[in-house]
Amino acid sequence: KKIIFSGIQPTGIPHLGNYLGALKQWKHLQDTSDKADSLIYCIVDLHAITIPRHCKLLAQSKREMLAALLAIGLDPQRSTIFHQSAVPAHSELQWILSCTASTGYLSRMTQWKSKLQSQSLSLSPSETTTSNPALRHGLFSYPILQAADILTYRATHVPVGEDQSQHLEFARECVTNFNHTFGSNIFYPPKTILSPAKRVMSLLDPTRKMSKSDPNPKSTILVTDDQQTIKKKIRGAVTDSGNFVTYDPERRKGVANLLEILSHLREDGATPAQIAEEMKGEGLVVLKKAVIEAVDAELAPIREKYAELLANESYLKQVQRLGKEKALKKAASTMRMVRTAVGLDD
Ligand code: AQP
Repeated sequence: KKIIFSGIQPTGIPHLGNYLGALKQWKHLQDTSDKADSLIYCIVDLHAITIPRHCKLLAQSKREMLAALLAIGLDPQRSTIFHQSAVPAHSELQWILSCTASTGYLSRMTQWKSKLQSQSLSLSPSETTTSNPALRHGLFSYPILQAADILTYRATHVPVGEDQSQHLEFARECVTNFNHTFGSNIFYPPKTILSPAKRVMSLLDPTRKMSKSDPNPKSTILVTDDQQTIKKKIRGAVTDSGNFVTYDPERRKGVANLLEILSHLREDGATPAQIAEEMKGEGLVVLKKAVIEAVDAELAPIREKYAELLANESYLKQVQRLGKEKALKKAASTMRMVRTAVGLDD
């Protein structure tokens, strides 16, 4: 019996990278998994506050993310869909795991290093972590909370995009540390399920991944973008000076990104190289047109459903309550074992 767990931050409307790299896979797992398997999908709001946000904006993003997950076809009866902060066990387990986690390992996380850079927080030789007030511990210990999210449900499988592989490696390290320290075998190492769309790149800079926090909205396609917006963004996607179609991910990253997006949306499973071959002799306008059509066809039903759901406040509240109840129950059963293993029983 599999326990499948994954999370997404309510840091904005999900984009094509989140969708192809994670959410489409969540829905696929829901549609194809055995009835005995558990599916647990979490909106990780505690992760979202590692970078300070206005409380009203966070509350709104949480609602929007819930609507987006339902709009892509997640079923709240079959899957457990809930907000992380509704289940205090995540934070309790994070603390327990942090007592056996290595700070050296955490400081080597690429996402920590790149967040530092993106906020211009890189330490100069004269700066230390104690002298820079903008260096927040939550950002540093983020992977421990992520490990706690997974282990609270004793998940066996975690579907994620490639950017999260290192954090999953760390979660497995947390399992080893916990079991070794407390002489227990409550936890087993969760397996990473990498979706076929490992890394969708920014439309404006194909050397960087598409990201919700990118300040330029033209770099991302949101799952709720309308047809006109999709057209404009894809027409404006940065490619290179060659007006022909070839699949060369090393030298033609922009073109490769478009071909990869198209390949993930093709039902016949054509690879990016095969699509490039089909388009031999054509200019990039033809490729962009095909990407626009494929993206729009995939997202049209999602954006319609999303608009309906967002207007239905009482239904969203009902789904939220149901998810919370189911998650609390599952978490309580793990925490009973953890408390006994650590010696925290009343
Ligand atoms: N560009 C991407 N390509 C493929 N998969 C991606 N994911 C994110 N970006 C891409 C996958 O989406 C899931 C949810 O991600 P998240 O919201 O928890 O955090 P993130 O990876 O940090 O995503 P963003 O969009 O870059 O958010 P911000 O800007 O807020 O940090 C994960 O499974 C991730 O792999």
